[in-house]
Amino acid sequence: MAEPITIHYHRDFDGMVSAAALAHVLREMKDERVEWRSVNYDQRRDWDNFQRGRRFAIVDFHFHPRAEYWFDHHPTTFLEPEHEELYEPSENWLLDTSSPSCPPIILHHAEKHWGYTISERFHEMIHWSNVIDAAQFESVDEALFGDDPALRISRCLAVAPTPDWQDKIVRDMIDLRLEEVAMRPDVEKAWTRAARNRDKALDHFPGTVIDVENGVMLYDASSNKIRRERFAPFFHDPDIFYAVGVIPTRGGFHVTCGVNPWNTPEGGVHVGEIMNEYGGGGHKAVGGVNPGSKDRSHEIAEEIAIRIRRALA
Ligand SMILES: [Mn+2]
Repeated sequence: MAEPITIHYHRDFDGMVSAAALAHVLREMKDERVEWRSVNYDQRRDWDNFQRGRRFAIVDFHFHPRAEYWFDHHPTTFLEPEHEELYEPSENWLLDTSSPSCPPIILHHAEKHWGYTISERFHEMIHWSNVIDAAQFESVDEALFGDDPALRISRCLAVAPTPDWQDKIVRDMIDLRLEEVAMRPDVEKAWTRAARNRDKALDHFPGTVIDVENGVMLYDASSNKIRRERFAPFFHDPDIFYAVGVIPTRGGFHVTCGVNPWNTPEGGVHVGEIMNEYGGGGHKAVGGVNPGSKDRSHEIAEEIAIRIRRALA
């Protein structure tokens, strides 16, 4: 019997669904023995030697030339120019940067190439993967307070009780509906904690706002006592077009900027290109930069706010 194949996946909701979907399909259609383990950004450092001598697949994460199966939707997937040259869409590899999340790439590929029929259960997971990964929430209230099983599971990931917790959730996602996964007692417990953190973050946010002008909010959440909630600026002030702020990260201070997904201005600016000028990057709608020092971060955040205010004026 062949050695089992291990699926390495990005530790977020759509990455976990990707792992579950590929595990299910490989088991059903290819008679594989499948294992799975999440992969983190630190493992990119020695990427060439990743899992050398082992059988593996990668989903929702960087391309690897030795991956037996690889599916991704991130435009930044190739760590080396040579990798991009090695890549060609095939029976076992596919990149689709136009896909809002990774699971539909895998499941539609399995349908087309491996004769798989997508079940109702996986259609539901595709829907929520797209909503969560591409922030296609109907409203800021849904993004913050939505309690659909998928949204509960996704929010729980921020307070995962152990490093291998994601692997346990993936195991259940392979065979169960999201509703059943969300009923696990450890998910319910983590959800309660995560919801409490969200409420604290929303309470703290107004105190971080420096000013709002021309539809652009500037805020300073650099204190590590402040809990962060990605959509707090748009909950606090639904009329703004953009929010620019300073936040702490493990690697120093970070300037983050994003458009209001529920109040997007006509035209607007390309946030990623602006961030690029400061050594950062991103997409049109959202981007960031790590200037290192706190002072420099504040300077850059203010400069960017002024630039966007002028552009919108
Ligand atoms: Mn992902």
